[in-house]
Amino acid sequence: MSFLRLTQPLPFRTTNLSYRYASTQKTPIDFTKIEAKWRKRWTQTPPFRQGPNENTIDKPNYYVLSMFPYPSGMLHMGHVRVYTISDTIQRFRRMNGYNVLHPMGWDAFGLPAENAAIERGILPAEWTVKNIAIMKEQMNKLMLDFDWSKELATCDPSYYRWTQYIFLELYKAGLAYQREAVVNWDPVDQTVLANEQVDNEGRSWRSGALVERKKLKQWFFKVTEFADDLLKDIDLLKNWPERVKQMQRHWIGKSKGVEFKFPIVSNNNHLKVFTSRPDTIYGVQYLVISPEHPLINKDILPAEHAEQTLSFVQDLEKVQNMEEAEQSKKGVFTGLYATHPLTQENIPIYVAPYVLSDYGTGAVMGVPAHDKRDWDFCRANNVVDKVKFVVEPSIQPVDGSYSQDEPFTSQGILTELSGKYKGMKSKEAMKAVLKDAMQSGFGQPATQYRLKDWLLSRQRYWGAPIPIIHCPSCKVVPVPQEDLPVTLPLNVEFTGRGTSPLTRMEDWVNCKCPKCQGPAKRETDTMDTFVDSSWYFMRFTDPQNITLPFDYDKASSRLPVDIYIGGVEHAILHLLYSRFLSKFMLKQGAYQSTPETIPGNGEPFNVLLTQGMVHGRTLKDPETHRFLKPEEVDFTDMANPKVASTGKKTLISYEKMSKSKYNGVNPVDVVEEQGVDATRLHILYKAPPSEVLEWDDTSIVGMKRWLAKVLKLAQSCTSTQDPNTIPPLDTMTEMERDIHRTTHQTIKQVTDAMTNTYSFNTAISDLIKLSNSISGSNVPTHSPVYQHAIRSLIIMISPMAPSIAEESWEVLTQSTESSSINNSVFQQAWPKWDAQALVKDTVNCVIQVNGKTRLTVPIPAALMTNVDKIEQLARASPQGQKWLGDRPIRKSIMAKNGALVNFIL
Ligand code: ANZ
Ligand code: ZN
Repeated sequence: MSFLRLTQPLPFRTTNLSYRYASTQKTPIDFTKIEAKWRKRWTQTPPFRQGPNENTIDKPNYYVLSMFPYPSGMLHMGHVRVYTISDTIQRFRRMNGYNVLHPMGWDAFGLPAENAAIERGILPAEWTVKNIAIMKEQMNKLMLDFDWSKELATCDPSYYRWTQYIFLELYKAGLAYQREAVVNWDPVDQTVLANEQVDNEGRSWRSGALVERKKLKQWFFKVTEFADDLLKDIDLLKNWPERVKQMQRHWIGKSKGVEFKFPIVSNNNHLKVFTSRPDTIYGVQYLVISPEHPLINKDILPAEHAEQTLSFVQDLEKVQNMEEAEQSKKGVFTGLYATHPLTQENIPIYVAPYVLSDYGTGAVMGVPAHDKRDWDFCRANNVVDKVKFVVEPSIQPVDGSYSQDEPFTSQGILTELSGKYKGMKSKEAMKAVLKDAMQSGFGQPATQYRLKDWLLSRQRYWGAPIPIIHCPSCKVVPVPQEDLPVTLPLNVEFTGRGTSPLTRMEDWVNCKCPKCQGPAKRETDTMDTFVDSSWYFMRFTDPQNITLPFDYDKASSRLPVDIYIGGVEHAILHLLYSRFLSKFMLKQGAYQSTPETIPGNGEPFNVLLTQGMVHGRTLKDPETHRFLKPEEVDFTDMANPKVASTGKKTLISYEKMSKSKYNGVNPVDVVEEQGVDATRLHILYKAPPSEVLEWDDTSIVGMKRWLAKVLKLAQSCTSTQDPNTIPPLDTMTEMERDIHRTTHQTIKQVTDAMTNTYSFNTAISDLIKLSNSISGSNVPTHSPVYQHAIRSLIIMISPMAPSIAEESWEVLTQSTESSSINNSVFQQAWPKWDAQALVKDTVNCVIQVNGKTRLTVPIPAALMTNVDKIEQLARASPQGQKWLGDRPIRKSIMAKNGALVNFIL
């Protein structure tokens, strides 16, 4: 499909134009005026919330959700894309008789509000409320039909009260706990930094100081408790992109292996290690523990090594970039030895940061011959003289590429260094080693997950306070449910330095212990904003509930979300945490999963649509490759911009929008300039939802032309006949049948796009083709078939281009139907397609004359074997005139069931 057709003059029928638009052929359509008109009317009488469609009894439920935004105060193109998609889907569903939930809210806690407070002295609450108002206004500009009666903001006490409630439920279930963990510490400002506040060089965004690692007591949710369910249930998500499912699987990272116990020589402890390669047990030449391992203790370490080991570990804590440390192969000998359970040799125990404290047992068996990291470590620290290769390739490469100058990390055959396992294949040996280890008691099967528990506490102000009280005698005491919410004090001072402002609010921090009534202190950590956003889709089912997070029946009837639309950047954490909390709430009996969707497993999202990014047109100087500011560019020829100073053509690429590239597009400007409908169509047309959308203002004009054409088609329709009286197929003229078939085909395709594939781009191009067919056909405008085609076209456009569709509908029906709100295009039933109408009723019959193919004639399917009729039709066509004329036919030979006829003259 190209826009070429749209740039041609529109073949509409001037004679049939309604008087009101008689002059629009010359003057362009005033989209702004039409939009304003409908915006006003819909505000007075919202088409979806009035009239018969609002009768929700007996209607199936449908829950369309787009990821709610952070209220930054500025809608960007990515938002516009995702909300246009969800609005289109929800309008389509309503017109198909669903009781739709399409809510919107605000992911309103988080760092930027605090930064604004520090930089501009505006209170986070005030800043957030302001931004919400601005963005809501912008959403309305885009004609996004959200159900604002369901609006919520996560920073509102009426919402975070229930976030706190859920925290306490998790706490009671043993799924929220506290332990020490490392945070980013700014030594100058004496404050904890979020990861986003640390730049690539490991420096604080504010003070510029090198960030240190500091251990603090932190709150965690035990997501790992659900690891198996979270992994296994991915298989049930039939309507999720494969890529996202793979990312989830990988994040959970299930690994099966063996846990071995190595007795420590100088005491009666054991060191446990987790390995995925028990077949390499004979290759173990040392052990390595993580810097956080409990063996790192001056009472355990041999005196002559304690000091060196402890200072090595302490130095690591100062390392700014832990990833770098993990990559480095630094390590020291702890002075401890363990006994190899099979060879009884004494092997040294090292400590090194490449061993992670939170994976497996926080200790590894060092097999330098068969593990790259172990090999590197062994080399770097001169751990052994000779590396023991205990596995070799099952087929020795002839080119001798198997050398012992590098580790052999694949599975293979065990060598003679492997004792009784010599000659076994790795797989076999793994089983045999495990069996023996279990018998002798030095090993057992183990499963590990890469997934970690969720560190949710933040040393920040602008978040939901963790509802916990610390009492000197009762220790950790949950805030009683009836005392929720623990509200955030609003009038705080922000300096950006020192501990979180909450810790300085004496009146707030000091409280009574709910258990012993003694003096106690509130927890000053707040929750990660991911907590707020992992349950908001449940709250939307019942956002005003003041006794529970949501009502059992309401949630059960709405969950899971039928379709969830959002950015792929949330493919891991947000979705994983939402799955976790949704499963948890189901286990708590807070709602019931409907069996016909995703049975009984608490999966929150049925269909997941991950939309691609919107890239901006980026102009660079061809010589210097410098990004060009708009004022440095000569746009006389929009498609071929030139560098103003040199006159050379700029380089054009499409890149992620960013201030430094001068390629950002403000959706509000676009809408004001181009109109809402054209902008929405353009977004949907330029790329399938999951792909990158290359934003280019210059092609919106094609959509405007098309919308003008649709409106003119509506004006061309003058019939006062009942549009529902479509004549039977066999009484239609051929032209009518053609249009009728195209209409039904389009209905079928567009319906499929809106229901299954979400390929709005192809839906729009199908609709453009339909409008071209209608305008190009000669079916009389009073024909019910013509009317039906135009009505269907307008109804199908309406979810994507609401105001022009509504305007066209009004034009179309003003003579026949009362102008009540029921006459809104959104109150119309979605057109249905009829299999009968799709059948192609003419066949192109190939005509040969004296054995040579000369022409084809369309023959009604019913006449396929009627040679006389075919001859008659052939002679009537211009080509037939030329080749057959009036000459008599001696013999007719029919082939291919009448699809080919050879006339012998
Ligand atoms: C010995 C060995 C020999 C290993 C060999 C691998 C290859 P996956 O598969 O991802 O689960 N490992 C175990 N705990 C670790 C920790 N806390 N920090 C860093 N590495 C750790 O990885 C399991 C493998 O990762 C384990 O198997 C262990 O190295 C290492 F030829 O043990 B292996
Ligand atoms: Zn107490």
